[in-house]
Amino acid sequence: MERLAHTYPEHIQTLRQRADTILAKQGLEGIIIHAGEPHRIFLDDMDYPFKVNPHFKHWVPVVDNPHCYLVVKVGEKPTLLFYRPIDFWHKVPPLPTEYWVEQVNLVPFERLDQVAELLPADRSQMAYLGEHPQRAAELGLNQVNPQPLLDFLHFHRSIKTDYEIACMDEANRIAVAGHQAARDAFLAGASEFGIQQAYLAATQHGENDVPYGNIIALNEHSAILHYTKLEREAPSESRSFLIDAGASVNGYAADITRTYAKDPNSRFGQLIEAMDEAQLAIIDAIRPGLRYTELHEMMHRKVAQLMVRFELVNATAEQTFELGITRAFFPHGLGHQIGLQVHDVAGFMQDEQGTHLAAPEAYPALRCTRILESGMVLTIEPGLYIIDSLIADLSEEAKAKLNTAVIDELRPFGGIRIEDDVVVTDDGVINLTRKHGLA
Ligand SMILES: [Mn+2]
Repeated sequence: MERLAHTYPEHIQTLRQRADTILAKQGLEGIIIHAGEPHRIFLDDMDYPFKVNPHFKHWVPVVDNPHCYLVVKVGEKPTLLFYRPIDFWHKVPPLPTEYWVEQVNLVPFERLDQVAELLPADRSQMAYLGEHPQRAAELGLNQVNPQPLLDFLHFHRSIKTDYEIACMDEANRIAVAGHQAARDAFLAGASEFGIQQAYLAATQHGENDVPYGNIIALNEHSAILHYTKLEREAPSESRSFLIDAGASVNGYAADITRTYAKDPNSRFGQLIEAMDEAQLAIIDAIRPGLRYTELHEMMHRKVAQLMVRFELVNATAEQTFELGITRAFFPHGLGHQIGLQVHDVAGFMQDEQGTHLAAPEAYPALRCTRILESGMVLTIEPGLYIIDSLIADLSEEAKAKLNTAVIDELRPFGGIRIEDDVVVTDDGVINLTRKHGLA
């Protein structure tokens, strides 16, 4: 945590510079960033779990206190209106005293009707950034989430500060402990639900604290890409295990996937090992200036090689790639930017004006077409699955190349995905996941 204290002042300086630049360009005096408000469940008297506005937690590590506002004005220290109601029903957050508070003017308030008077009196040239336009209107803010402002902030958010990298490094450390506990639970024969409990205990995360719903899949379930309905009972035999699970620190995410075989010497076990080597080779190829799309296509060529080597096809790697076979077995993108959001914004943005470069037609699920720059944080998560509906959609020519005996042998194992979080540096990467000892 000392590293966070160390790096936070520079983080705030960077955000202030970015804000000053775009505010000057847009002729605005400031931004009022709303943390957000709880969402009520239909016909109920309870709320959904609160998820803070990512722009708000970008500035301050306050992720669980709705109704707060941050006022950012050109050339001024930001002001944080910090909500502390008199409330004997709920826990009122303590007044923060940590490393970050000296970088803001902290203004606690008790009642929501005080907000209007605590905000700057002249708000005519200030933009509202948040998800409640009604609240903006009540506060006399008529510029709500202006697109040029969002585009600029989103584009530059891809370059992480040292503070942000430190948060994600810590999130990876925590998630790695969870992955190790989950692997042990799998080897001990636990159910999916049991493995999930082991993961949450090891990370000290509640189900609403993890940055996304954990994917904990045994056997065939690991071929369901977003498998989140966990079985309470263990299967009679646990052949394989895929876990895609992260952790959060100050609202920054880790996103890690591993796949295990009960029998590492089986074809499936050997394929996991080969996929691991291929994933590391892709990570090795990362350098600034490379377009993420190129890495994605490079990975498809590697998947083609793996399919030949493990006898899923009776064809050359070139044919396997050209016939589109790899797209049926590796149907998702190689990865995505990660940060305040698990799938961080601006994956397709080519400049600060928001110019959009869509994923190539052949790879509609790819989430990033950016040219890599030092300071970006991305996931690298190749996979290979037996998904019958995608195999059925292949051309007759492609289907004729498939070795159905081997595909039938692998189907009960589901699929493989291996995912690390990496920081792009001037001459390569820092692998935030492997540095914490996860094989
Ligand atoms: Mn991911």
